[in-house]
Amino acid sequence: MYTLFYSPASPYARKARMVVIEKGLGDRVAAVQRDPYADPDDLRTGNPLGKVPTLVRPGVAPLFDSPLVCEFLDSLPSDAAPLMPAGGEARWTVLRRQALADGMIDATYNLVMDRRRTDTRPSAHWEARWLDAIHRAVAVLAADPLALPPVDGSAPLDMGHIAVGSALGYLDLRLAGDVAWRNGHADLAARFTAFSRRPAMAQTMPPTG
Ligand SMILES: N[C@@H](CCC(=O)N[C@@H](CS)C(=O)NCC(=O)O)C(=O)O
Repeated sequence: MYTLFYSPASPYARKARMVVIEKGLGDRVAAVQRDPYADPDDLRTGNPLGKVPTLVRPGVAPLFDSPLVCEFLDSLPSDAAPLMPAGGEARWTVLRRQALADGMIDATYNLVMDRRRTDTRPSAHWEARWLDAIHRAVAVLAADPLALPPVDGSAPLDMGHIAVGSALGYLDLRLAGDVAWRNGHADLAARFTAFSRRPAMAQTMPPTG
């Protein structure tokens, strides 16, 4: 049995939890909730960086960093199709989309954490840079007809979609008042609404607050 350390609001961990659901791995992966900010021993033992997601594997080294955890989960035997293309330009396309979405999550996370800090004032300079990066990334996603699956389901699900779904969901959770990403991007918004109905999205919805 694998153990997946996660926290309910973590967009990085959400990606791994979504892969577990999409690939039907629930009987082989036990999702165990941990608060990384409480510095739990088992999380730190598994991952010296103390972050979620971390995947503990029996008899072999734990894995961390969401792209790596997701790729490992995708490699496990499953009746579902692979989420990561094996090679060629198709693989670079999915990895690029995943990197863009992960970068959006990084910018959102950094901004939120900077606003929450109590030791000094948040940086207006960095806030502007992170918001700019998010807006540019959203524009690229909106121009990409496969950033999320088409509403008619005519393209197979891939790891990029998982990351994009988590990134946009996290924007809604944390920066709804700052980034009106649906404005001017009706098609992306419609695809996100359809994508959000997938059990993997619905069952991993972060708690508000
Ligand atoms: N690059 C990592 C980032 C993971 C990450 O920063 N997770 C946050 C939760 S959203 C965390 O555990 N933070 C705890 C800390 O930084 O001490 C990934 O993709 O998994």
